[in-house]
Amino acid sequence: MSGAVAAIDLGATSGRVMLGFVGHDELSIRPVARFANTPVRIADGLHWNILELYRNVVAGLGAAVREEPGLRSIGVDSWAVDYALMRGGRMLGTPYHYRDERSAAGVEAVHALVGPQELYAANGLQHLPFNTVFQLATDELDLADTMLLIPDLLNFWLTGNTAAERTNASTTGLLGAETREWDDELIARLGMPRAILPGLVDAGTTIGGLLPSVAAEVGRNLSVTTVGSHDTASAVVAIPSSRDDTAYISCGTWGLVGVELEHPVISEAGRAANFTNEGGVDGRVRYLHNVMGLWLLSESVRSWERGREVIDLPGLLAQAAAVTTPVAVFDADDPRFLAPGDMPARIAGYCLEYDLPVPASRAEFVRSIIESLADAFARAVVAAAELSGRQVSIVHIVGGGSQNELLCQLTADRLGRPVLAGPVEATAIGNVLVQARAQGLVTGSLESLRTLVARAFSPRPYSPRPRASA
Ligand code: ADP
Ligand code: LRH
Repeated sequence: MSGAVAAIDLGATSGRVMLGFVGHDELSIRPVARFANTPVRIADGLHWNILELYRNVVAGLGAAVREEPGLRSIGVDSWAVDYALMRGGRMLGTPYHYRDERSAAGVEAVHALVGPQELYAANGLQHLPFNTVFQLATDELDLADTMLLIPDLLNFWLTGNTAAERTNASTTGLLGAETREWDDELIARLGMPRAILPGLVDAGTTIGGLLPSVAAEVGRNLSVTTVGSHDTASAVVAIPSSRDDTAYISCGTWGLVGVELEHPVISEAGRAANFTNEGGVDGRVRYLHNVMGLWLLSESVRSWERGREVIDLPGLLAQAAAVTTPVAVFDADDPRFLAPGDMPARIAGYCLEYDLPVPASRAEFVRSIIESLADAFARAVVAAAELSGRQVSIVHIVGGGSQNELLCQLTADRLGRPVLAGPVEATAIGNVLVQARAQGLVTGSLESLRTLVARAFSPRPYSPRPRASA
């Protein structure tokens, strides 16, 4: 038996609607719609253009139904942590972007009640100043009756039903690291209203059919199924390997670097290294560290494009690959790089502060960014192995960044271990596979799903080059 499902995958850089075709021995995907995800700054801060995203999702679903009338289900994933507050089914304001600076005040407010060590012991999350718990601490929660993370919000708009999918709920900071249930004690200590948190569901749960008004727009009724609604959880489903000695880098706007575990690792060393225990599909644990990722590059390109020039990314990357002068390797995770702004100026400022050579051309800036990301990736892989006790012999890079040959090669070089690149659309593939399994189109564990991925999308190998030629 084989069939088609549609994945709605909203990344921080772009969104897409993909058709996935799955059978016992079959897996393929086809893009139906792609659209930019461009945030909007208004007087009170930086927001997601959530209505524009929703409009694109519904239009994309309409196109998917026209292409594949027998579609069995749809599933939504997106970037983590951000949310809408609701009252009586209405959205109260426009969701904030996690790069908005308001969360700094929330960090202080939360830490005044529960210190960083205690917080980590409870939720196992790395400290990111924008974790939902810190954002919520700045909000007027008394006005709301429900908090919906972005994919849960879209599921609600599509079906009228409310639920919190567990992988994404694990990024809020309010889920127990061991129990994977809302941590009532922590929530009470933080003085947050427990009642706004919806009931938790696992990936692979039927949420419901489309609301009649949505079905009319899309062209027919469809069933909505939860997937690993945290995009990184879906990406990890589609790592094309079931080997135990594998680390992964889900590389897009962020670089999520880690290993998959059966149980969380809550240790002081892990906390100090800022490693997180996020929830994976099938109860797995994504033990990983957030590296700043290709945001450094896209935000630099955005600065250069302010002069109305349109930059050809592959061309710029080719120029960066040809740079032969040594360039600065900076700490990609430095917090100065988090907020939107003039990234090349910030990189130059970092270099001056640490007495490193300031890049002299765009190609040198890009080379410096890619070298610094490869360095951060390699360090995070080594730390993931040490902290989890796993041996790592091979590293898979998936996501948009797996197309960046220079980055893949330099990561292999710095690690001294082989890197396998692709699939580019791992997140959509993971989304498709979890729906397909819920629909009975495939059966089995994550390992058997990954075997299907490896067969359908054979990754591109990069061997580490000896030091002298690297
Ligand atoms: P997200 O899911 O976070 O929106 P993606 O996984 O789509 O991100 O990856 C986006 C990144 O992929 C871009 O920032 C860009 O650096 C990289 N990318 C996209 N196309 C190419 C390409 N042709 N060559 C190299 N890198 C690319
Ligand atoms: C990647 C991602 C990442 C989160 C960040 C907010 O898109 O979901 O896993 O930490 O966005």
